[in-house]
Amino acid sequence: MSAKMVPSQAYADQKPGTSGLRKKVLEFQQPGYLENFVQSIVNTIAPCAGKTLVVGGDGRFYNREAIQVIIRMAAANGFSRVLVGRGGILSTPAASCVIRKQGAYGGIILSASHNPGGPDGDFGIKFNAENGGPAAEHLTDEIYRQTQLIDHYLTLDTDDLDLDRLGQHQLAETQVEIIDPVADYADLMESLFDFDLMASLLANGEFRMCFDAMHAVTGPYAIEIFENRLGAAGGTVINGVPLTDFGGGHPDPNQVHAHELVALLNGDDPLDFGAASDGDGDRNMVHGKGFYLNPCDSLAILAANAHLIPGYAGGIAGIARSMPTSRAADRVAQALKINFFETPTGWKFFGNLLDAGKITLCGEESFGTGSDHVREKDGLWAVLFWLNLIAAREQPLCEIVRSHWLQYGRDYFTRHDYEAVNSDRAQEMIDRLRGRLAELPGQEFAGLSVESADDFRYVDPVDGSESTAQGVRIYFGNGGRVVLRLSGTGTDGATLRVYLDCYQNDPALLGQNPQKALAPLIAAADQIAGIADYTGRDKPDVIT
Ligand code: VG1
Ligand code: CO
Repeated sequence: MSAKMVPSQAYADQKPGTSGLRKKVLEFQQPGYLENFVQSIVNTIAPCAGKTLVVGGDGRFYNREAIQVIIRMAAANGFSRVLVGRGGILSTPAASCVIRKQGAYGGIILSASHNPGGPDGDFGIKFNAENGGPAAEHLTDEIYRQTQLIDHYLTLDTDDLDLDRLGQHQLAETQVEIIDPVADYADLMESLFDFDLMASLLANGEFRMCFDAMHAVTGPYAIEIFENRLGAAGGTVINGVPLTDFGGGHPDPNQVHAHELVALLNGDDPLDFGAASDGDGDRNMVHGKGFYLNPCDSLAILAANAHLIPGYAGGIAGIARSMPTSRAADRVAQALKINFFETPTGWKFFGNLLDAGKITLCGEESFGTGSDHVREKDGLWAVLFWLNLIAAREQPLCEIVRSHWLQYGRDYFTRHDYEAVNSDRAQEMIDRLRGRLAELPGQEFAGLSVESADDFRYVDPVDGSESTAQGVRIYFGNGGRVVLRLSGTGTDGATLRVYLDCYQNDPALLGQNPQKALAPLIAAADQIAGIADYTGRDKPDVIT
């Protein structure tokens, strides 16, 4: 069996975004489109001999076909070993775990995460490096450069492998192994958290919980961990079977898309605890009885309580948050006298800080929380952290959160998304704002005066690399902040994200509705940027 060279023409649009290359399935199905990108990854990391590659995905439409393509190409390009999750399944954090645990050179993860799936939906692909984390910018830049030079790819003439049976196959010089996608990950969770304590909470007959896998990749992981290992009642995990179209839903765990779960946590007979994860298992939404937990608060509270969790009992080295995430975590880092970093949006910016031991916990407002146990955000990890915390403190979630606010004050936060807006108009709006940054300080909008404004620029403290134009930040005299940026994961026009946050430490004012508490800031943001004018919308499509 020898490698076959297939001529191919470059596609101009293969520049990776916030998290890999995301496009419509139909675009990925163009001749050579997927193959070109895979070969470009390979060309970037070649030579492949002696190296192990991990391959898996979130199970969405086209996942299986793409995995067969990648296996053939990996063998044709001479990888020594390829580890593939059974059924083509590996959640993003589990892939990160397997890369690290099995000493792989890297992995190819097939996921468009929270984007909808199915034949008319989205598909995605990204490369994760040896540390288990998303490729850093210098690597994604090089992959893109390769996509523009490509004129052929290598593959083999072989039948599809049976992805559903554990076992080994020999393809040319390459050993392909179909592995259990859940075991390594579930073991890692068991090494970090107090499973006995959580099991007794779940067995006490009073505490009721639900995990909504949203018909995405976390189903098998959640069933193994909650129902098999922790002994939660059968049916604790809902929508637990991964489907190629996520059952027609939108696998984005927020109050809008995870409404089935949110309903179980509210109403006449609410559960005590509920959580959901996204398409590829790296996001989390955590919900208490009638009480929604904001992801920015979640990061801060997990950090403040980490010493109560076995895996972090020795303390944490530092915290990082993405720039648009509220400043709640900053206050905890300051109180604990530990490192603190503010990074651009996207998990790839946490990798160096985690590798260098500068931080232990990190998170993003977009329902992403994680630690140095892997190099991806990790949905189930965050849910287990909360469950462990509730069991250890013997308090319901809402009490833990309220006592945190009393101690540190509350950072009200909301994000307003304007989806599928005209790309040119959205870019024009941001460009115009950038051009006016210098003149904003001192001006008043909706009764709030601007203190400072800039375009976020990040210099990586470990390797000195610089990332510019990462989002416009506007700070106000009342302590409020507005951030505007365009999404790097969408596939329909542009998505404008407007992030708003404001600090409050008056004990009488800690229980407000965030939309109300932030109303002046929302009005000021619209006045400054002309959101309604440029988007043609009078309200956001999604509010989180
Ligand atoms: C979004 C989020 C960002 C997250 C990224 C990948 O990016 O805002 O915080 O890291 O998705 O998450 P953007 O560029 O659309 O704002 V996942 O779970 O979709 O891999
Ligand atoms: Co995701």
